Amino acid sequence: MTTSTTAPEGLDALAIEVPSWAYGNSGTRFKVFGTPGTPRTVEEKIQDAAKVNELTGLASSVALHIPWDKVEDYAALRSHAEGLGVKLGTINSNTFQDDIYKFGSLTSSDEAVRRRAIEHHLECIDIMDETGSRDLKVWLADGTNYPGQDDIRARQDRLADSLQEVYARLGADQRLVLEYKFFEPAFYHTDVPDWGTSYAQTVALGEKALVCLDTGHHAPGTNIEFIVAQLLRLGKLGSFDFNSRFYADDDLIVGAADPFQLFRIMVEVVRGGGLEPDSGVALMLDQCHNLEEKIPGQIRSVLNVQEMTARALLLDRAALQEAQANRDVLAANAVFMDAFYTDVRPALAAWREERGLPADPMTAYAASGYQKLINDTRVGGTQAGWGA
Ligand code: PSV
Ligand code: MN
Ligand code: MN
Repeated sequence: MTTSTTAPEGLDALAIEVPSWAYGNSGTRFKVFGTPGTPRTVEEKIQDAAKVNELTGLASSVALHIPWDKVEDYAALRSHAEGLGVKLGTINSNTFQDDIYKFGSLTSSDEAVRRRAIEHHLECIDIMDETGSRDLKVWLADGTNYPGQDDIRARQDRLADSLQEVYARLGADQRLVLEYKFFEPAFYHTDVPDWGTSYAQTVALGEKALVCLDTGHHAPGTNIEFIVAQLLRLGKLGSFDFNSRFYADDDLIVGAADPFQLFRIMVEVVRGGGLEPDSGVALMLDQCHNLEEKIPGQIRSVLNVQEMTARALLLDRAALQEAQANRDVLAANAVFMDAFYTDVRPALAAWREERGLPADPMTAYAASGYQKLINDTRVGGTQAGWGA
């Protein structure tokens, strides 16, 4: 393996948004584990997120989930975050935990239910006005379990209608990102199952509507980097939810299950200009830490993204293009693999030290005493929402 001692150009542009729910207790549908030190309030979740940023220099914004992170005073929450050196980021809507949404939310054939779901999204935009957030992220649990259960085409029409009303309320600098997922919690059909559906719905809305790609939301074997390339080509890639999956929507640490896939995705992000400051592509984590400690889990995650981004930036594009032009399959593949097999860890440690950050954020966190402090002072932390 070759080693690189200087960080590649372009790495400074990398920013990864962390989710507030990663800091809360979570689990599976079998069990939610309580862990010491878990935040009791949204302010404490933000404090933990700020710790991740302080040690890595990579995570300057925190995504919120409404109503999990509902507060009385969002302006005060914003100052709290800014005082800790982070911004409030994407607002995630939530129409998947209330009884009324059992048969759908923005797609519901019950007009009163659909109205409630629309109003919820409008309220999320009101919150964005106060938090200064740019993006409203919509992931819907809508779908059916049995063939014939509902008219799947009419549900698309109602979805388009509902989204149109939400979209119309966006401010000039605000955006809507529509996330797709191929299954679960509905199993027969899901109303936004794939990038094509999300693309079709967002194209119909307009320029401020884009696709959110969650890496865990594809069937096994899907070529995710192809979807990335295609959406960038079409100017419709709004954001990523990064995580790892082995079987389903596992929400494990990004880059843990398949670092090579993360590398291939970042190669396409770089290729498509997605790392450039005005690209409008937001990189976020969407993870839960069930077994491992949450703050180091998040630190590991942003470092994994940085590591694979650095390797992607090292790709010798000129050599690759030449090999491709010569139809030299093996040479092209060798250039690609050389970048993947480059050890960038010494270069990244140096990059951190140059910026006054700890060379090894994981060790620095363990030595910081922060975990003991929160374990001792926080009692009765909250659940992220899953399994509630
Ligand atoms: C459910 O699949 C989900 O994990 C989606 O990925 C959302 O982004 C996330 O929940 C938070 O709402
Ligand atoms: Mn997601
Ligand atoms: Mn998910």
